[in-house]
Amino acid sequence: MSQTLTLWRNANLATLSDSSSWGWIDQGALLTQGEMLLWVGAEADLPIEQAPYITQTHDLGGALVTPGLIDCHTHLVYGGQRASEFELRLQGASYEEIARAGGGIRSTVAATRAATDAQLLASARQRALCLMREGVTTIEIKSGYGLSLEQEARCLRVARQLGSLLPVNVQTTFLGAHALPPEFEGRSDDYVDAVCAWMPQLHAQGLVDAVDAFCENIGFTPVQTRRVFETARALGLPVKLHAEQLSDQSGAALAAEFGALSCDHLEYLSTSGIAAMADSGTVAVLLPGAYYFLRDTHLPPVAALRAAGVPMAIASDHNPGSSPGLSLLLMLNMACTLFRLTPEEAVRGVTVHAARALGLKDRGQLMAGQRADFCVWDVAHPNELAYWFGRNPCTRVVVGAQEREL
Ligand code: DI6
Ligand code: FE
Repeated sequence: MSQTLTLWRNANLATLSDSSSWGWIDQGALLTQGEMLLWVGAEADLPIEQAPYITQTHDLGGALVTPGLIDCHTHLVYGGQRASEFELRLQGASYEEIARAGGGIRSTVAATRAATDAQLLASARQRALCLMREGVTTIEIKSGYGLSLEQEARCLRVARQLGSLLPVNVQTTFLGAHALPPEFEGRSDDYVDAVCAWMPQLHAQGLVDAVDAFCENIGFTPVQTRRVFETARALGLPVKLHAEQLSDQSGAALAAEFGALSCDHLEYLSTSGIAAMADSGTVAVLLPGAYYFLRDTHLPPVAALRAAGVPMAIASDHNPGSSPGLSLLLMLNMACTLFRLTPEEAVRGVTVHAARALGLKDRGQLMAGQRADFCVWDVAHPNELAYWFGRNPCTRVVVGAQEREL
């Protein structure tokens, strides 16, 4: 069998491929073939029979290597920004008040519709580059600021374009049920009908990897969310949900009933919601950036999620209203300081558990059979990834076994 292999040697590996102690391998090495990892282990154990096929060797200088980071919840494609809404909130207006007054998501919908394709692509590209410089190799991108068939398709196409223009993997999520567009004012059930009618068309264009909804007082009801999920299920599309962010709508239990990949936010998650997620194997995606930026004080039930064995992921939730941050490393720090995750839980939250939140089995850990997506860090120990903030210790990023230059 002819094969050419690349050896990446002289590294300390946080593989995260077992359930404790970071999956640590001292003086490790990785063998890649094509885009995949063929072998991962201690350099001393390198399989001798593979040695003749190694055509290229990289010395990583004894540095720390982790899996590539995965940002499993972003709203990266949109027009405009909402800094003046931030000022209003600082003067005492709440996120919900602004939304009910027609601002909030709706103001971004207007700015998105007014933007050209080139403007949407250029702004989203800059944002993706910020995430990528810190080691992000897979980004989930939601629609939800177009809110018509054409505009949602346009935003999802821009997301797909980013994945082909940049050395990063993009997963798209259709979030038509994000807010009620002005042309459907007072007709939210009709709008949900429309979202359900658009879904097969967007799916047929190859634009949808998963389906999401905003189940909330200022979003859509559980009954409406169920209709969105039923349509997704009929198309064989996995679902996820913005659940229990501002109030308890029992959204998590509903999502769990549909075998959701993830429930996200979860500040107001109930005990029964936790049990439902544990039963269905649904990932809890925690979003400390939104909690921080909305100056929320109602913590997600992290200790109870941990006790129930619900896997926890961490994401940026990058969006112009509730989380304009573009640093996944800062989210690791906030997940620890604000939500009391351990540094190891936080790092698992942007690797192995983030992969699971996207239904991706081929990434998130360093082991044979996974994609060769990994980061080299200028720190001695992986707990430092959650410790520093405002510093970027990422020195090299490899995506599909190709070193990327940004
Ligand atoms: N929850 C959020 O935090 C974002 N969307 C959602 O459903 C916020 C979106 C925005 O304010 O633009
Ligand atoms: Fe979100």
